[in-house]
Amino acid sequence: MSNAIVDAVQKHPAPEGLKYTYGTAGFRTKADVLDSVLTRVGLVAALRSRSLKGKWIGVMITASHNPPEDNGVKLVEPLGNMLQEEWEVLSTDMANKANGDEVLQYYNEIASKYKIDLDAPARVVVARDTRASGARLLGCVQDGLKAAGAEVKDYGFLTTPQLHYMVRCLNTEGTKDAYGTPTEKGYYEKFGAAFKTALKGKKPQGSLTVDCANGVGGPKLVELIKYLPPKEEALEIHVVNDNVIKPESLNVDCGADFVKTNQRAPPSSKTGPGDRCCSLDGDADRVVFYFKDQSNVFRLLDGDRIATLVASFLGDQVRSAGLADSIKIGVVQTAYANGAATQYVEQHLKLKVDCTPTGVKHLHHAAEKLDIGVYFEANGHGTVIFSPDTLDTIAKYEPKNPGQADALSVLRACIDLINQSVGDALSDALLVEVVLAHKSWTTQEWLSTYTDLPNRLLKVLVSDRTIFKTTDAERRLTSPEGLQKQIDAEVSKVRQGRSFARASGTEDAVRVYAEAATKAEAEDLARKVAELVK
Ligand code: 16G
Ligand code: ZN
Repeated sequence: MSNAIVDAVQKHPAPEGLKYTYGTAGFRTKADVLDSVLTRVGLVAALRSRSLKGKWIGVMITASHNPPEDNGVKLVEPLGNMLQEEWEVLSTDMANKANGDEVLQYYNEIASKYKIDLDAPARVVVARDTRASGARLLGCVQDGLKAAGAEVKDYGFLTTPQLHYMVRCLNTEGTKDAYGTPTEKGYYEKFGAAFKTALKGKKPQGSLTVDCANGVGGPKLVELIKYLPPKEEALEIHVVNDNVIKPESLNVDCGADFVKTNQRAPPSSKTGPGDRCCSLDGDADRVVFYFKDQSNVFRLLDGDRIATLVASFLGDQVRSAGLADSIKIGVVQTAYANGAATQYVEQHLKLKVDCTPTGVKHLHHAAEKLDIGVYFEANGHGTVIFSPDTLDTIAKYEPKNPGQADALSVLRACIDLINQSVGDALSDALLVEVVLAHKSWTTQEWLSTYTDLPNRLLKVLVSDRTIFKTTDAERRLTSPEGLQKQIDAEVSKVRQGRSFARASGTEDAVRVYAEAATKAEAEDLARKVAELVK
């Protein structure tokens, strides 16, 4: 095995002078400098699997919402969670080893440090999005996996959440926690059936237009539609921007990130006032909704809105089922959540709100501590997780009347409809449709639940972003010294002001967020804080 590892690494030499980091989204950069990283990630994945006695580990090759020439890779833990932080550090170190001998030495060091039996089975699942560089990078991972003697399942093209689903299914097959059949068909059947049951005969109003960012979500949604109830009985879906034949169009002028960042519909959009739309990102783990109102003004329904909608609906079902005393719902947000959304959850829905640093793993961990944890980033990435005790309570509960029985069956179907392993744009979009159908709400009614505070997000280029250190879920700076005081002074000058600055985990920049009672005040505050940060 030793020679094989050295050979595989030498086959994909590392470019000189580059430093790689396993960040919030795994390794992510220009695709043409990733070959060496992918081979080493293959080795780490094999080690991680062996350290867990041969449990399946996932490797997803994607750069999500980033431009077509980028790519990336991330590892998935056995239940579909993000990689453990300790292993992120090991991955970073491994990615930066210079040559075959150093890599082999480090491989053996990890094995001895974690008492990993190198003869134990290693099982790894791989998949990729539709980027042109994906096939080459897959080859690089395969070389690493083969050298480490891992058993490999290659699922070809999948959305990121589908890969997470496969990993969880493979590791729970045949146990009491079995999550589903580990095939694409199994995924569509599970979510399709749950959608039908959760609707309970209610028909969503109008149709839904889904912008797939010209990414892998397009063909997968087309496939999923075949497993949904016929459009005459349930939901009519129009799929747009699903051109994966032209990978250079991925995320270009379309997709969830474009819509959220620019606060407008993709220029190609042909929908009229009131038409319900949503956009996925390039690997279909984010979704945002939107529509044009009667005055043709663009209206965004982002992750905050999905969280409030879903939390209120699940709260209603839990109450109607007679379970309010035994099951508590909580919402997890980041500092980017609009202040009005936080206030709506706390004061109107009367639910607890937790705030965590940016990045799905932080929200996921916080949500795991709740009976029902609804977590969404404002950018549209999120899901709902049910604790094992809650699942048990819901499974065993005997309804006392037909009203309770109805609510209980909807609740059970929602558990199946929501991808428990990770935020899943396809599953989230169907969930939103179920809630709107049950409430008989248009997007306008959804929007009117509360009014967002005007806000502004700025990207500030600085010479060294590592000096920006935060506390309190990234809401306050501890370094550079004195800066937070200056920000506080600016915030106090505007009505309903809030602002924070944090170093980006994915770009070489500092992000500044500001909100206030009026658009002018929010923009002014953002500009002033950006000036302070510079
Ligand atoms: C990554 C995160 C996303 C987060 C974003 C923030 C995952 C899977 N993805 O894309 O959740 O919102 O980074 O980027 O964790 P930033 O640090 O550049 O603001
Ligand atoms: Zn994504």
